[in-house]
Amino acid sequence: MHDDEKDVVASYKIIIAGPVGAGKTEAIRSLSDKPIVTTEEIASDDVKLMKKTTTVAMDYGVMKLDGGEQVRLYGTPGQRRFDFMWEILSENALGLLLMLNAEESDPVDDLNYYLDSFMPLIKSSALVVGITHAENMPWDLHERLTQALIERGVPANVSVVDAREKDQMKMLVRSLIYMLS
Ligand SMILES: Nc1nc2c(ncn2[C@@H]2O[C@H](COP(=O)(O)OP(=O)(O)OP(=O)(O)O)[C@@H](O)[C@H]2O)c(=O)[nH]1
Ligand SMILES: [Mg+2]
Repeated sequence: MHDDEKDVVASYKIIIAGPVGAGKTEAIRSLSDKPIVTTEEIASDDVKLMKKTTTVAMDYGVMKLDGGEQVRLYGTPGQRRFDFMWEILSENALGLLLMLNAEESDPVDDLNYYLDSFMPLIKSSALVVGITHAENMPWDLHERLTQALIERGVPANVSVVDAREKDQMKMLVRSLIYMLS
């Protein structure tokens, strides 16, 4: 047994999904206790206008919560042309952290798209939503996202976070783990 596997009371596999630029890779970088595994490539076409690199297969990081629970974090690629990875990564996952970019043209539409795509996982596990890039967020966005979740009959905690802030992201992961236990 590795030293870092000692004192692990439980282990959870969590998926982090959401559109390009929502901050999935950044969140895993903030959260992970170890250097993360990424598959970032130089972005092409429209993504290039937003940022230099983009995830093409997956991100992986691992963190330990205060209670000793180990959380394995799997980040998905945001680009829809890599959506075949979403199902592969979701296998045996215990929860979904959906990150939505408040600066996108229609984050409620993004929410509905990801609810449709990840419904099998959501039904068998739990969901939390993190709204990023929220510096100039429309005042009613939180309410509209919460309402959309109620309409779909999906219970979920919606929080405003900055993916670069470890403590904020840790709180979100903790709330997901609480929903599971
Ligand atoms: N201003 C601001 N920037 C953020 C926030 N969250 C993340 N970022 C930045 O936004 C960019 C998001 O990049 P990534 O983490 O690569 O996004 P991603 O979701 O992994 O995107 P893909 O891999 O392309 O799907 C990074 O430069 C982050 O530092 C936030 O809440 N506010
Ligand atoms: Mg990424």
